[in-house]
Amino acid sequence: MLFSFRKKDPEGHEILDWASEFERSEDRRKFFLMVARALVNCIREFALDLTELDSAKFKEDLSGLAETLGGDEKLSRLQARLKNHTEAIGAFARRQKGYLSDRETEFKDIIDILSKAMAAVDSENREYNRSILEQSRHLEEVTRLDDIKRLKRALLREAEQLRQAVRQKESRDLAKIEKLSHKVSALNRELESARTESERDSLTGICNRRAFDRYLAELITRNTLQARPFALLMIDIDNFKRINDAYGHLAGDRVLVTLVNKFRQSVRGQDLLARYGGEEFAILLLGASLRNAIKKSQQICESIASTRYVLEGMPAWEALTITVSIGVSAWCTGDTEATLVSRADKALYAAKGAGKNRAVSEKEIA
Ligand code: GH3
Ligand code: MG
Ligand code: MG
Repeated sequence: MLFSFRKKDPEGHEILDWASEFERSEDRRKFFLMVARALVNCIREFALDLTELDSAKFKEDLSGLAETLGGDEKLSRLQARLKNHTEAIGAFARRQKGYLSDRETEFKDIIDILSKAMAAVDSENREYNRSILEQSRHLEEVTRLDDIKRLKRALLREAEQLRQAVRQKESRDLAKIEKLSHKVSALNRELESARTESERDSLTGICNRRAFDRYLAELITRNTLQARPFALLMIDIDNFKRINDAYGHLAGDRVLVTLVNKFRQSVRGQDLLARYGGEEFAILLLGASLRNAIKKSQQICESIASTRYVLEGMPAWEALTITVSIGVSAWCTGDTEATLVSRADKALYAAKGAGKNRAVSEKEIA
């Protein structure tokens, strides 16, 4: 291609085309300068930016050279410039190579040191890991054996203390419960005795009117379910006022007590003897028919009347005779407390009217 500018004459001899030659020479110059500039720029770019190598100055020179190569100086002058710079470029390259070689050695040293350090760290790590591992094994063993044993012992102690606390609390509670149950029993006894007291006649010790009413009501209620015969005796002391008047109220009280003891002999089991009020008494005879009740009433009247009563300080020859009158009624279907008591009262009234010291049955007044 470079020799394509040569022309041939019609006989085939080559002839010089100077214009073309010149033109091509200028192209070659431009091409050469372009390549040279590219190389200079390339070298400049490859140069390391290092103060130790005076890189800035070197690069500045190269930039100037590249600029010159772009101008239109004579080729010979450009060649001279290039030659000068070639030495400078070579010197820079040598400096850079030396520098890199030094750095390489240093890097090698550093890498060596680092490798050794790494190895040391690695071995230290392994040592540390091993010690940690041993420690953890030891800890594990301690946890498995000693600590658990200690823990177990502590737990057992704790459990024992808990058991002891529970036992102490139990015994305290038990004592409290015993105390409370004693109190409850005492209260129950007090309640029972209060109830008994409230239903007892203070003078004679037998049941009072309240107890009589309650018991009679129970019997009547019970008989609505299953009829069981029972009879009522209403007893009134005859002429009691006279005794009080003659011997005093206290003497009268003693007579009441004495008569009550006589009445007691006529009641048994579930029978009830009560002071109905004043010098009046009532007896509930369970299982008794009217007939039986009248018989019992007559016995009472005879027993009372046949007894001689000697009051305190009273000579025997002055002994008293006391009599009672009794009205008798027996439970009938449909009876209430009031109807039963009312019939007995009427019979008593009849007994009084008939001369006292006698028993009269409800039948006799009907
Ligand atoms: P009657 O034969 O008609 O029953 O005559 P009476 O005197 O027994 O009857 P009255 O009702 O006239 O008198 C009853 C007396 O009983 C009057 C009262 O002072 C007395 N009396 C009532 N309760 C007691 C008591 O608790 N103690 C004493 N000492 N006397 C009492
Ligand atoms: Mg009376
Ligand atoms: Mg009387």
